[in-house]
Formats: sequence, structure tokens, C-alpha cells
Amino acid sequence: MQTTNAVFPFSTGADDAWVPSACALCYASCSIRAHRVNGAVVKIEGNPDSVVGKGRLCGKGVTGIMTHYDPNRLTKPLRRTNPKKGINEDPGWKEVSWDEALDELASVLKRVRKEDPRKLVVQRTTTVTASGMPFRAFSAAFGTPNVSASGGGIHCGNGAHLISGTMHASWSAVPDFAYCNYAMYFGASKGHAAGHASGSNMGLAADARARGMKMVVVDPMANFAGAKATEWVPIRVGTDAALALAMAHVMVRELGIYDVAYLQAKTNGAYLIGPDQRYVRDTESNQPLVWDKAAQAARPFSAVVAADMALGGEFSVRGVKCEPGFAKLKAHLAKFTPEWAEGVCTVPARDIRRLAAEFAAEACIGSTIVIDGVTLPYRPVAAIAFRGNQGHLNSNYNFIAVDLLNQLVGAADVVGSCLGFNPACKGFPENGRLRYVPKPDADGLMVAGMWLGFHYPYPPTDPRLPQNLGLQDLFVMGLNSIFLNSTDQEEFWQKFELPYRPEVLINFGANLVMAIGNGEVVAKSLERYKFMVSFDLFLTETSQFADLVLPDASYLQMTDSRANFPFMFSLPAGMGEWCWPIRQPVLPLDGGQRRFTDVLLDVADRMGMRADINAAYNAAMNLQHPYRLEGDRPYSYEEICDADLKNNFGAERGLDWFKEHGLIKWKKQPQEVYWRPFVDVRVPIYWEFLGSVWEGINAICEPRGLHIPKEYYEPLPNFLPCHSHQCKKEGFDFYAFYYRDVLHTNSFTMENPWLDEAAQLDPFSYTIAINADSALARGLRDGQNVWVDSDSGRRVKGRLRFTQAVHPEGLGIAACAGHWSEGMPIAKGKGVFFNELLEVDFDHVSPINLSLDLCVKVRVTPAA
Ligand SMILES: Nc1nc2c(c(=O)[nH]1)N[C@H]1C(S)=C(S)[C@@H](COP(=O)(O)OP(=O)(O)OC[C@H]3O[C@@H](n4cnc5c(=O)[nH]c(N)nc54)[C@H](O)[C@@H]3O)O[C@H]1N2
Ligand SMILES: Nc1nc2c(c(=O)[nH]1)N[C@H]1C(S)=C(S)[C@@H](COP(=O)(O)OP(=O)(O)OC[C@H]3O[C@@H](n4cnc5c(=O)[nH]c(N)nc54)[C@H](O)[C@@H]3O)O[C@H]1N2
Ligand code: SF4
Ligand SMILES: [Mo]
Repeated sequence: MQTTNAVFPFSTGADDAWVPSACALCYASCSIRAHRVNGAVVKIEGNPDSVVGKGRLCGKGVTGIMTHYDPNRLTKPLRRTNPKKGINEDPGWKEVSWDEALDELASVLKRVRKEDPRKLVVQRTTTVTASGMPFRAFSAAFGTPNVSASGGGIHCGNGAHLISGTMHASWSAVPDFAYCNYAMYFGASKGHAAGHASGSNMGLAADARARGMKMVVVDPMANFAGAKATEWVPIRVGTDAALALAMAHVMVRELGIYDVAYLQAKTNGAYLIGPDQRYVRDTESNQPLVWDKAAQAARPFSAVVAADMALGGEFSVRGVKCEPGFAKLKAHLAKFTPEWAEGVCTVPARDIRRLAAEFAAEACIGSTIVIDGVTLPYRPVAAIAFRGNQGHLNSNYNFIAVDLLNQLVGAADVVGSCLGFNPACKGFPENGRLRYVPKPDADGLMVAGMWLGFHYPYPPTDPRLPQNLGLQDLFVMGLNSIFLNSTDQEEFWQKFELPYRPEVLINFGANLVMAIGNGEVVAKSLERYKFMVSFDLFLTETSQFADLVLPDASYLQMTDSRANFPFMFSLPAGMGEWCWPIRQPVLPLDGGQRRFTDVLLDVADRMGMRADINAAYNAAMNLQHPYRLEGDRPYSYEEICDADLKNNFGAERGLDWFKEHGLIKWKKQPQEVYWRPFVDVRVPIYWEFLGSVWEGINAICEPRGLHIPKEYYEPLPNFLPCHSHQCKKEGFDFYAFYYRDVLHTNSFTMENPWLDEAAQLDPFSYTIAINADSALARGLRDGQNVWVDSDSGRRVKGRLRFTQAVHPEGLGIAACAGHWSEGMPIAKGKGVFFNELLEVDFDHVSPINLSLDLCVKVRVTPAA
């Protein structure tokens, strides 16, 4: 274990200090050092001591000064005087004191909590991870399950997190950059523009490319990852499953290359499947049976040596015909020929065959490598995906199909392969705290050791008549939900006899009017709240709907004991070090703003809820004696952070120690990073349990007149079309999609003048990327203003930018721009509001994981 050298705080008499802290311009929370001179921050750099960001900052991180000092920041609590709400409604803001504001808020919350705490909805931006712990504690103390994360999840994570969680026990997955030789990206920019552990991954990915790692990027646009790739594979939007399944077809059926030993030992590929698509189980132990080749008999999986488990063949058990899951998969793959896939995803069949052969060969099945004296499987290939692949109606299968490529060759959490983000940790060496590791359930399938979301990815809970506004307790494969903002929310709440309605919204930063879908649709959902309070930096489009706006402190004024929420969200995968950095105030409070963390505690006190919130922090932070918060003692947030740090790192390492050192780190072990061979868990290549999930959901839905299509819950992945693929309307011949700009975070940073200036110089940040040949064939001109019309009658205006780097049918729109709020004058009117084109209703989400469909078939016509 090693701590960092305490070089930062120094004084030259006048105020001149480098303060270690953490960026918050996006959720990657890179460690920073901020240079403060005479009370002003003059420079922000990456903290080279930290593993989180590895001393790097992206362009956004560098500009944080301008976000902090933005004269358009909110400085006083504001009270709405106009009771009418709407996008074009003037709220009639009037300044009020903090006391007035918090008294009103506390009295509203007290009433609602007494009536039914579930009437409170707590909504946070995904961008500021510091809000995770405090709002988790506040919601738990209050007693509401209705917690949500803006467009987070329904755009980015419902597919990605769920499947990565089930397969890699992790929020997300990346190539093991230090050893990977062949990485395939399916709609992810990890290490190039966005994604988790962004700063660290950019360095790791650049080094990997320099080392010779081949990078194949499957994307409708060669924007960031594609631009740096060895090969860009343009794909029709929303069809990743077709390509991945065809690659699996080639590997399994044409080349016969797959990792038999891995499939036997680490997947459910040997479990026997009956004609009802369910495991054939042992009558005594209820364990799934496998065919024991040595004993020539069906036996419970835990009683058989992996190498003796049959992956093929037909067997009869108690008179029931059955086959191993892998045999089912192999048969299922027959129809996904490269020729078929070409027609769906537009990637030529010969390229699909070549990519599959390259991936299979580069996997080096059977090989090992020694790392730090430990012999480990070596599979230097990875197929990864993120937001782009899964933000669709067919989200679930898209993600499963891509990860299947890793599973087939055993490239899962071993050297060089697809790695989860730190799913196993032996704990802090001095005291073993923070230990977590995946474990098997009764069927031998993996349950993640630690999880960040609302529910564990696996096993799913039993669907029930929903009590949550988002209906995730019915649609149990969904993490975040559209029903908080959808056009059909009331219809669904009535259908499922939801016994209450939302009344109060606490919003932290989230700009949901822009982040989720069509602005008017989301606005309507906000109008129905009786009371809304918004903690914000600016008067965003969303905060304009609040009754009360509370001016927050900026990240340069914050204390956060877990800058890397909950402590590994932004820690790069792969060998290296564990690292726990904090965030601390570089600047004091000024201008009438307060830290939301303190405000939440103040509100809890005013409501008489202190004992509950102390208890909730004890649970959320897993505080143990003697650091447990006691009774209703009025701790400050700094005291809670101090307890959190001492609880994990010992009495001598409290907040003061961390303020001086910035972080603590210790070495990762190969058994942690490459945990898969050491942990006896399996993952599904045959998703047997989805059948029961469907039955449970459908049993509740069908009697209420809602049919849930079973084809989304099949045990083996398929390609299912999005609405866009079925649109045959004349003139609607482009698939509009969005992608992240390296210069901007979601809808947040367009207000930053440095980033805005850079984005204006960038050819694509604020324009609509269109394939030059396709555009010319339709008589369109580069630089022309156009209308983009969706097939359901929504429209948005923007300026075309010609390029060869976008699929001939693709229309690429960067970021989440097109602001209209007067409260963000720099951002106002810049860029294109893609989400205006999106419907927000059940018909436009994945019926299994509630991911919103983010591809739209559009017509492009010249505008005046
Ligand atoms: N077109 C398009 N739509 C998207 C996306 C996209 O890339 N393009 N991304 C999607 C995804 S995956 C996600 S997760 C969502 C994200 O959507 P949001 O969670 O709404 O995130 P942002 O748009 O980044 O907005 C961050 C907000 O937090 C506020 N904020 C920043 N720092 C602080 C702070 O310290 N305190 C307080 N109180 N507020 C702060 C800012 O004012 C800003 O309004 O958007 C989704 N929607
Ligand atoms: N710079 C920056 N960094 C960020 C953020 C940000 O806004 N800006 N937001 C943060 C958040 S909240 C998230 S969720 C992550 C998201 O990080 P990413 O997953 O990297 O996000 P995107 O750029 O939206 O999508 C990745 C790629 O998918 C492509 N794509 C779109 N549709 C499809 C498709 O159907 N198939 C395929 N194969 N590709 C497709 C896009 O062109 C894009 O290149 O980034 C985080 N980091
Ligand atoms: S990647 Fe995100 S957290 Fe890191 S420097 Fe850039 S904006 Fe800040
Ligand atoms: Mo996201």
C-alpha cells in the first residue's frame, strides 16, 4: 500500500495553492489539481498522482473555471410567482431568502411524507456523481422508491448496465487495453470521446493503438472512436445484433472456433434444456442438469467436472428430450448467415466473414500468460458496446449478441479480453474493508458483488403489480424508466391500479426537458407536479418549471468523500492501482449559493427527519462502529465524509488527511483484475430465466389489456427491427441518430464560453452530419439549413455538414444541444435539439428493459 506524496498545499505567503480535488464536468470525475492564487482559481490540471484520469484532463475539464465563474450562475433562491407552467411561460421569478425557501420546501415535504412518501420523485443528473450518495440517503430516509436519473439509463444504461452486470458483474466493460490485440467497438467511444473512466481510458487506448492493438469500430459514423480506428465498419443504425449474430454464426458454424473449456466451466452452455426452453433440473437438489460424458448420465452441474460436460448431443432425461444450451445456441445461429445480415445491417457478407475470422484467430484460444507470477488465461480480443448499440427498441439483444462474441472465445475478464470495471476487490489491505466479489446463485449463475443501480442485474426479482411510478417492479429488467415522463404515464398507472400519483419533484441538475425526448412531452409531465424544487447552477429549460430554484455551489466548492462514486465507477479496468480520491473545496462559498449536501441535511432537520437520514447514511455508506452516525445528532456533511473515510481507511485517515493527500491508492492484484478463473460462477449464454420473467410480467399485463411481445424475452438473442427499420414512407430515407461530442457533456457544457467557442470552430459540434454522396443525390448543399422531419410528425431545424465519415443512410447529430432558456445565454440557440424528434411512450421503448428507441427515420428538406 502506498499513499501519495503531500506536495500540493504550499504557501508563498500570499494565497497560492494547488489543491487536489475532482472534476465534475462529466461523470468520469477525473482527479484534478486546481491552482488557486489570491482566492481565484487560475488553472486546472490533471492530478498525475491519481489513477482516476491518470493526470489527464479533457478539454471540458480544463474549462471548469469558466463554468464556476459564469456570471449566469444562479446566486439567490428563486420563487415562482406565475402558477402556470409551460415551455413558453414566464415563471415570474422573485428572489427569496434561504430561510423562506427551505421553510416552504420542508413544509411541502413534511405534508407529502405524512400522506404517502411515494408521492415524492427524486431526479438527479447523471453528470454530477457527487449527488449519488446524498440523494440516495435522502430518498431512503424519506421513504420514496421513486428515484430517477434523467435520460440516464433510458438512453444509456438499461441495456448496457444490465447485460454488463449479468455477464461481467460490472456497470460497463472495456478492452483490457494493456494486453488486448483486437478490439471491436459496437457503438461506444470509450477511450476516444466519452464513456466511463474517460480520461484514463483515453491514455490507455492511445497507448494500446501505439502498441499495435487493432481497433475495429462498428458505428454509423466515424466520429471519434471510428476516426482513430484501424478499420471503421459503417453500420445501419440499430442493427448491431444482426452483425454480431452473423459473426457468431461464422465462428461457431463455419469456422468451428470457440473455447470449449470456457463454455463448459464458465457458462451455462452445458445445462440441459428441455422442449419447454427451461433447464431440466435434478429432482432432489433442483440444480440444472448437465450431461456427464464420463458417467454417460445426466447429473447436477455442481457434481460434474467441467471437462466432462457435454456441449452437444441430444439426450433423454426422465423421458424428456433435451439438449445442452450451447447446442441450442449453435442450432439457433444457423439462420444468421452473413448474407442475411448484410441485408439488415448493410455490412458486406465478406467483411462479416473476415471480421469473425480475425476475431476468432486473435483470441488465441487455449493460451496462457504469466502476470506478476500468476498464470492466467490469455484472450487478447474484446467486443465492447455502450450507449449507441443499446439505445434502441431492440436494446437487449443488441447488447447480448455483442457480448456473446467474447463468451464464445472465453474473452471475459482474463488477460487482454473484455473486462468489467473492477468487479472484484479484495479490499483495502490494512483492514479488508471494501471487499466484494461476484458469487454464484443456486443455479451457479453469477450475482454481481457490488452494484450501483436500483436493483441487481441478476437475478431478476419476481414481477409484481407495480408500486413504483417507473413500473420497474413490473418490468424487472428495466433500471430507469420512461413512465415518469411519458405521454402514456397516466394510462399505464391506471391500467396497473397504481394507488398514488406523483406530487412533488426534487430535481438535482437534471435537464430532463432536453435530455429525454420531445421537449413538450417531458414538459407536460413536469406541469403535473404540484410542487417542484430544483437545485441547479443555471436556470435551465427544466429549472424553469420549478416552484423553487436553489442555487447550488459548484464542484470547485464541494466536499465529497467519494469523488469516484461509489468508489470504482471511474477507476480504469486492468492492472494498476485501486484509487480512492476525494473532492474538496478549492474555493469558499460566495454569492449566496449553498452546497446541496448541506441543504439536504438542513431540510431534513426542518422536517424532523434527522434520525432517519443519519440511519440512511449509515446504510448507504456502510458505516460501522465507531463511525456510525448516532440518533438525531446534527452532523454536517463534512463530518459525514470524515466518518466515511475513517470507516474505510482508519482513524488517522479522515477528511483532513485526505484534504492534504487528495487520495489513497494501493496495488491491484492479478486475482482481482482477472478474477474470472478464480471465482466459481457461470454466465448465461442461454438466457433461460427470461421465459419466467415474461410469464410473470405477462400474467399481470395480459388481463389488463396489455400484450407483452414474447419475442423480446427469448432465451437466445435475435435481431428485432426498430420502428425506423419498418418505416416505408416516401422521402423518409435517413436514420437520424445522436452521438457525444468530445467537447460537450450532454446538455450541460454549451453554456461554457470556452467550449462553446471551440464547438463553433468544430465542423460537427453544432451541425448535422450527412453523407456527402447521399446528400448530393438529393440536391442538398453543404452548409444548407434544413428541416429534419420524423415519420411521426416532429421536426427540428439545423445546418448540414457534408462528410464521407457517416453511413450513407445515417444522419448524425452531436450532443444534446439547441438550448432555448434565457438562463443559459451562451448555450442558447447553439446546435441541434435531436431529442425533439423522439417519442416518449411504451410503444417506443424496449418492452423488456425500457430503453428508449433513439433512432428515427427522417426526411431532410431545405429550410428557408
Ligand atoms: N441528444 C442527446 N440526448 C441525450 C444525451 C446525448 O448525448 N444527446 N445523453 C443521454 C444520456 S446517456 C444521459 S445520462 C442524459 C443526461 O442528462 P442530464 O442528467 O440532464 O445531464 P446533463 O445534460 O449533462 O445536465 C447536467 C445538468 O446538471 C447541472 N449541474 C452541473 N453541475 C451541477 C452541480 O454541481 N450542481 C447542480 N445542482 N447542478 C449541476 C447542469 O446545470 C445541467 O443542467 O441525457 C441523455 N440525453
Ligand atoms: N464528452 C462526453 N463524455 C461523456 C458524455 C458526454 O456527453 N460527453 N456523457 C457521459 C454519459 S452520460 C454517457 S452514457 C457516456 C456515453 O458514452 P458513449 O457510449 O461513447 O456515447 P455515444 O457517443 O452517445 O455513443 C457511442 C457511439 O455510438 C454510435 N451509435 C449511435 N447509434 C448507433 C447504433 O445503432 N449502432 C452502433 N454500432 N453505433 C451507434 C455513435 O455514433 C457514437 O459514436 O459518455 C459519458 N461521457
Ligand atoms: S473526462 Fe469528464 S471528468 Fe474527466 S476531465 Fe473531462 S469532463 Fe472532467
Ligand atoms: Mo448517460
